[in-house]
Amino acid sequence: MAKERTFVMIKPDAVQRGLVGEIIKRIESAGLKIVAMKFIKPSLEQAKKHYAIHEGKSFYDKLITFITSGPAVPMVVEGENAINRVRQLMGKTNPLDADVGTIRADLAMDIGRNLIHGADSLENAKYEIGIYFTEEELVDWEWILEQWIYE
Ligand code: DAT
Ligand code: MG
Repeated sequence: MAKERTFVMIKPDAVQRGLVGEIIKRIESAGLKIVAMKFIKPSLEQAKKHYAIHEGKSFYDKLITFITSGPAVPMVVEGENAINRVRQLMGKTNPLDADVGTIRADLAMDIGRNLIHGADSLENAKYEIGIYFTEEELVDWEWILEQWIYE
């Protein structure tokens, strides 16, 4: 296993519901290191790039409307196996199928309002980071707590 960077976005429903802090808390508490974060209203161009793989699917138009509907919090987080680690914290796409203890199971009810996005591969993580962040916006910092997270 190796240190990876993944792309995460706290979606507009989570912002509207006041769950940004709760979700960031779960990510931080899991031991993941935040490398970048911003508060933006995703543009149509960003949303289309982000969800290009879903173009043509039945839910695509609604997904684009939803993701551009209000502010969201895109983030880059780092850690051992970060891509799978975040997916584990998120839970399954449909909150009703997600395991209790995950963000989606504990805090959401509907597949179209599932609070959080997390990249599903290294390749997609790199692609998605590039949509929302420039290289200069990724912060290089020493996290002194890391010695208490990893042996
Ligand atoms: P995930 O977000 O778990 O990676 P995905 O990449 O398959 O899921 O889909 C992206 C988003 O699109 C998902 O978070 C919610 C929405 N979506 C997926 N499948 C859907 C469906 N069958 N009906 C409505 N929305 C759906
Ligand atoms: Mg996905």
